[in-house]
Amino acid sequence: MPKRALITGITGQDGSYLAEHLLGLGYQVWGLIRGQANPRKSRISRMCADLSFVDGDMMDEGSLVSAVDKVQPDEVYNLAAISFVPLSWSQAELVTEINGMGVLRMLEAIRIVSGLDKSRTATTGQIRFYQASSSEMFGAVEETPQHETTLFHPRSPYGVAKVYGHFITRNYRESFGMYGVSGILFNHESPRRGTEFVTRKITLAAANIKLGRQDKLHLGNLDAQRDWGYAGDYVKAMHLMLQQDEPTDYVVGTGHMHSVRDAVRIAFEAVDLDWREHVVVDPELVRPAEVETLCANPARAHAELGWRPSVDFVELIRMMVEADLRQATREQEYDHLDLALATSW
Ligand code: NDP
Ligand code: GDR
Repeated sequence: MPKRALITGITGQDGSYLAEHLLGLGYQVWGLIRGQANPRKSRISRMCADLSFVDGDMMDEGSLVSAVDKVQPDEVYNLAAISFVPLSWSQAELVTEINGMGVLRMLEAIRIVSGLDKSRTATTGQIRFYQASSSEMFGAVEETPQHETTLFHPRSPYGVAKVYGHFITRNYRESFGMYGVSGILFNHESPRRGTEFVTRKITLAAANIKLGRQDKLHLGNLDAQRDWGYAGDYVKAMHLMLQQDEPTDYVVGTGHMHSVRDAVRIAFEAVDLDWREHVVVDPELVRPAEVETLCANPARAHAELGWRPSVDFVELIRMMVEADLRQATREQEYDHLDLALATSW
């Protein structure tokens, strides 16, 4: 029998890579879809023809119980979240509901469907649960690099909600014997990254400026440093975490840090432009409480999962610029076509 996986956050960056990876391993994969006409459903359907869908929303416990009951998964990957950190200051309550309470709702759905209670703590035959924890939980870092037991000091409502999700997953493991693990993943990017995140904002701007479709790029803190990796590598770590004999949490990152300024320089070099002529620092884009540096110590993931990243930072930024150049060129061709049609009427 093929294994069955349920992925929340299927329409997001990681959901698409994870679905492709699991389908490639022979899994039957269901994606949780919210909303009556989610515009991103058709895009993920085109990418993964063999994917199935089930309705549900992290805000609605009943829908999660129904989804888990219908799919009867071996593995649940909880990737759903409002993932853009600045939104968590303007919509703090909603972010806490989805990113924090949403985790509890899914754990409860799994507990109810698998009939787990305090007296039944055997870990056999259970649904395995992956929680998308984040390096944002380390925030104002207490030590560098950060590992699984580094103290958390989150700096945004997003980070605080993720800490709740992290500990409630651990609590269900300790209370009910549930196989639940959290992957503390550092920033990971790809051509599928949302354009609001800094790397994609930069690579898309570099492509558009190269083609004369944009002139300036407005950015916030150029000195912020992150440990950036490739999303396609990181979803493999998620899967590996659920294949271990004992459930435990893992830090996943490259172990190397770069600044936003480095990302800008590499992206603009890739299109033969001088970034200093185009980048404008905009104080409006600086966060109320910034996370200045984050760097992973992925030693446990190396030793126990045998996981290693395959794409380095320079390759990642260049890969994203190339993809954005292709996309921007296509859009420019459509713009010309539209103009030609409009003037021929
Ligand atoms: P994206 O922002 O690309 O995707 C977020 C997903 O969450 C979307 O599919 C969205 O679906 C879904 N979602 C949002 N709200 C709800 C809701 N109420 N009910 C159901 N689904 C919902 O994020 P990523 O793919 O980049 O990240 C995946 C997870 O990993 C997130 O939890 C993120 O916080 C975490 N993470 C990400 C890192 C990164 O660098 N990418 C690093 C560390 C952690 P919809 O189409 O309905 O909006
Ligand atoms: P982050 O990613 O907040 O780390 O969260 P993001 O790319 O948004 O920011 C990274 C750093 O770049 C600085 N920055 C800017 N950021 C954005 N978005 N736009 C700008 O114009 C800009 N200028 C400078 C930021 O201040 C920050 O320091 C991501 C998300 O995927 C989370 O969901 C995930 O949990 C963490 O990574 C790990």
